[in-house]
Amino acid sequence: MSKIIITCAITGSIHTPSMSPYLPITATQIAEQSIAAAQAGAAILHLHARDPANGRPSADPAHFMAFLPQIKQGCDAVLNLSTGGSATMTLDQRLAAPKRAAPEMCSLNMGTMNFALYPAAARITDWKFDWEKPFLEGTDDLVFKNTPRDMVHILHEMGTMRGARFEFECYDVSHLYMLKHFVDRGLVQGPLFIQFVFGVLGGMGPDPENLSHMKLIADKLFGDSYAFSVLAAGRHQMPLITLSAILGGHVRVGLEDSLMIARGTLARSNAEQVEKIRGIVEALGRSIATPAEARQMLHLKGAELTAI
Ligand code: KMH
Ligand code: ZN
Repeated sequence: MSKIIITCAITGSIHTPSMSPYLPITATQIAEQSIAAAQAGAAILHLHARDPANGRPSADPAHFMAFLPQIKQGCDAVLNLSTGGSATMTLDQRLAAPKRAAPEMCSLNMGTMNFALYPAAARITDWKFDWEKPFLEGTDDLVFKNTPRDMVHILHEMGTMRGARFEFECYDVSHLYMLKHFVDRGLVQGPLFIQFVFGVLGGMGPDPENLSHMKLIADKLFGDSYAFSVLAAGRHQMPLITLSAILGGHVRVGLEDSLMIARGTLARSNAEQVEKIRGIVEALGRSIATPAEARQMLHLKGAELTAI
């Protein structure tokens, strides 16, 4: 059995500062939590930026460049930049920082969809910042736009022009067929790294049967030219990623996906979640991949060829 890659998604653009005091916001917080997550065993760090003044998701390259060099100096992990950003951003905004940084990896969301965060707003009573409530509530009428043209643009700008490879975010079985379409057009080459995403309202639910089905169809479409990883939102995070490890997949943790470490207990850091899944992986008799092993498995260009 090959080694398991732990990706840690440090802050994302889903959770807001009122939900957890441990959610990293400033460049220093994002850098410190990223380096600690890498030291705990994360081979890949999936990164978004926030405005340090109020924690709002930010697409500003300056906000990214305030922490990317610090992280690169502090650890050897693969830096993976989101091209999804937030559904409130335009595609040009979403691509500004990835184009500037030319990272080894970036995300690619495989379809237009709903991305409904509004149920979370109903659970919050004390808001830290004015932007949070309308940001979450507005997702009842927001489209996360990822048309074929958008995806081809990202493949060209990040893959062809900058040598990045992709974390293909698939929230539904339909997204696997879209990915296969790009493989058939020669726009995407293996080895593919497909992230199966569970528990986003608008995507597939966190049922184990969905994971079996995603694997079945991906096996059929991509054979041995792909690897899968799993992320699951909220309390489904650890159970679903454990199942991924059992089924031969990789795992993603991080405060982007869940703020909790156990039922009713907030995670105090990203590293805490990395340590937990590392313990589970090792208890299953498996070992985790180093950043160098992840680079080899995913055919990455190397940190020296980025603009970070
Ligand atoms: N937020 C996750 C559900 C992206 O950044 O491109 C998926 C994600 C998307 O990480
Ligand atoms: Zn993300």
